Amino acid sequence: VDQCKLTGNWTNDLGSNMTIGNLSSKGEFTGTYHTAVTSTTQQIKLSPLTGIQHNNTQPIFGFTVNWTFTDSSAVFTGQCFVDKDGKEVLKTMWLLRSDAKSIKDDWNATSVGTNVFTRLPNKME
Ligand code: B9F
Repeated sequence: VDQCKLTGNWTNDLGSNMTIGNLSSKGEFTGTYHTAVTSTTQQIKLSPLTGIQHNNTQPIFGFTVNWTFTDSSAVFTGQCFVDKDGKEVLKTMWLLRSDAKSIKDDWNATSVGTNVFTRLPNKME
């Protein structure tokens, strides 16, 4: 079965979209992330991601997104599953790091959450 490949276009429960490119022989990948949500007044911009996965049938992976429109990064880790309807789903947790002005402000600079991604259908051309 050619399923649970990370390569392709994904959308999550917030409406954010990401594209993951081809994997290297070591499981490394790069891609782009377009978040649907932000809590800044900065205009959202497409941001790069880089990550690595284990090469098994329901792969475990991790990646970092470097937000280009704000001083912040997010790391995601998760696993690809084939659900009961045969659809691929990425179950992830993330940590979002914001810029703390000093070490005293470090304590609340990281937030945590979950996202569920499903594959976007390929656009026929
Ligand atoms: O709103 C975030 C942000 C970073 C520094 C100021 C604003 C940037 C966008 C993060 C998008 C998150 C969600 N999108 C998604 O698809 S990443 C995890 C979620 N999944 C204020 C200070 C730190 C955070 C908010 Fe900020």
